[in-house]
Amino acid sequence: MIKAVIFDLDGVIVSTDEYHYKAWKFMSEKENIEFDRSINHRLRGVSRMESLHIILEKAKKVYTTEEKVKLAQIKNDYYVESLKNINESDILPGVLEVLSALKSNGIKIAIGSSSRNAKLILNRIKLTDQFEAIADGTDIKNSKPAPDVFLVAAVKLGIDPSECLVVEDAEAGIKAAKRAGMFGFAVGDAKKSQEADYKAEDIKELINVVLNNVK
Ligand code: B16
Ligand code: MG
Repeated sequence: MIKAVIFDLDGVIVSTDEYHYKAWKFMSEKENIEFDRSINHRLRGVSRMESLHIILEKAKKVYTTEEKVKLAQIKNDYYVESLKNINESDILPGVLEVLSALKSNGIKIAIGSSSRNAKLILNRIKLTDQFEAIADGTDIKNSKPAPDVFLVAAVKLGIDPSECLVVEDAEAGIKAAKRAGMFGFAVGDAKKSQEADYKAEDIKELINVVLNNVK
């Protein structure tokens, strides 16, 4: 039985991938570190510091913790500045329809995002009030594929993990959902996951999946 749906943010509700890519590219070029889209691909759903560690695999020097914090700050400043460009028109197709169908059928909805900028993004796209709970990078120590962010969302909603379905675009996110004991609904890149319970071309397929599992 599904009583709640927990949505990943980046790549599911809104596409900020390109902004993350450009911000990491800016930082990498400053440091003369090789960085391309295939490396960027590995950063999907992964926290900011873990993303930096992946990028630094190509670095020619060893960075101190202090230097790493500065690099992450350079990336984030650039990224946050670019978020000024996003608004309601950046909400991905089908999302508003899905949210409204779930709400009118009494299904609770939450956000489970690795991003420490999740609330800023939700404010920019004017969706903050739509969600009964928001769990993000500021609530957790271990990011996806650890289950933490989804477990926090379930606690905030007051729903047992076994009655939650997670919508994700990253394989790490589907892994996190399964580790949390939840159903995993994969869109986009996450469709490669072997662990997903459902895979969809169109997020609107979620409506039938949930409504067929409410009893
Ligand atoms: P920030 P999600 C993730 O968000 C992004 O997919 C990932 O690329 C990013 O590194 C991570 O948030 C941390 O973001 O630097 O803003 O804290 O997909 O879990 O909503
Ligand atoms: Mg994502």
